[in-house]
Amino acid sequence: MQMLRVLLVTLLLALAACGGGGQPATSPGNEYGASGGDTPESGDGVDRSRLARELYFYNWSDYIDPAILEQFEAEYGVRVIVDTYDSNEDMLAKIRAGNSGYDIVVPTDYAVQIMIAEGLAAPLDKSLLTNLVHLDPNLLDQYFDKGNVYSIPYMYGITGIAYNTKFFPDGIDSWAAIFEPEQIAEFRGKISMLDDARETPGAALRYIGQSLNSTDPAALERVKEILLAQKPYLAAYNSSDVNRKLASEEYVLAHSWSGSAMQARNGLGDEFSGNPDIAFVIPKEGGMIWMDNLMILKDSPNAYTAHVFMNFLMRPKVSAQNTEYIGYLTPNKDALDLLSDEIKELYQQGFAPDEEMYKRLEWAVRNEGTTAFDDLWTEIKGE
Ligand code: SPD
Repeated sequence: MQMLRVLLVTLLLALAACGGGGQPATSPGNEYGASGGDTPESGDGVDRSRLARELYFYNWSDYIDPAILEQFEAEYGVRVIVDTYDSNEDMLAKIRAGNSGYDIVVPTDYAVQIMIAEGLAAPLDKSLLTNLVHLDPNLLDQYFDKGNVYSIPYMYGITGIAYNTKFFPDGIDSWAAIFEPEQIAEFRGKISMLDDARETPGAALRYIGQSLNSTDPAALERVKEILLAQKPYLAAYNSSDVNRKLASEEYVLAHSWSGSAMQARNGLGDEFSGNPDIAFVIPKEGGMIWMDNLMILKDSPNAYTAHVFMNFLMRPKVSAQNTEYIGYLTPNKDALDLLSDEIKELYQQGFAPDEEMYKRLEWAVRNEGTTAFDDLWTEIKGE
């Protein structure tokens, strides 16, 4: 896929840039904005008289450095109140009910499509998003929001297996390590799978050689058998604190997002310490690649302030700081050189894709058939 090749080039450039120099204050313009606008002082084009006192940000858990919120408040006098969720489906349920009070949400690719189709998002005012010039143009204009009318990329990542190398000294190369009862029996109660209607059936689909978007009834029946056979050995379906439980060794094996595994490995600020024995792999059968995006809700009470906050998050220094903290992959091309050698080294150890890995990554898409995953997931969890 063209996009995968482009992502790879972006990342390889980042990894090649160890010790790279400083950033220009502004970048050349493109169709998304005329200048870099990366200046913190007044004179930055922000009309402070239009700013709200508070902004309501509905984000995935452990998905922003809290220091960034403090920096935004110090500069603009706006307090950002964060509520968290752990699945697109939970977020969508809350938003669909209406009057959520939230200004900004962070849907993943396929969930952006759903939100646009259901009229839940406000169109963006690009004139307020001058820092769009810092995003990799190859990561804009994606299938789920052509022209970025409603959304801009926040972070992207991959989904595979996180494991503790003390318990798996030979490494892991197949989903069999987490799905086959005879292989997981000795780790019973120390294993988790993501609590996610697309991720967990998707992993089982890849294990049996199918696309993670397949809704073929026979394939889904086999997926159901695999997941039900695995379920007695799991501590939980968990998308909320896999990072902490891997770090503390309550789990030794987990279906995990790359950044969550990175947090288990490196720790998360003042929240918890890292565990150097945590490794991450995309199994040979393949895994998911995805992108989370910032979107302003149609009924956002503070749309102007929301734009100012989004523009702040796109400053290269802010994006680099955030990426260092949460361990995912930034779409901000001008942030890449600002990343530490430590995170680049871990990217090379498998926490980010290389050329070979890209070939076995796949995006989740939404179509008329994919509601089958919600039904399947309800069945699996209810059994
Ligand atoms: N803790 C933050 C996790 C963000 C994961 N979002 C992507 C989900 C892809 N299915």
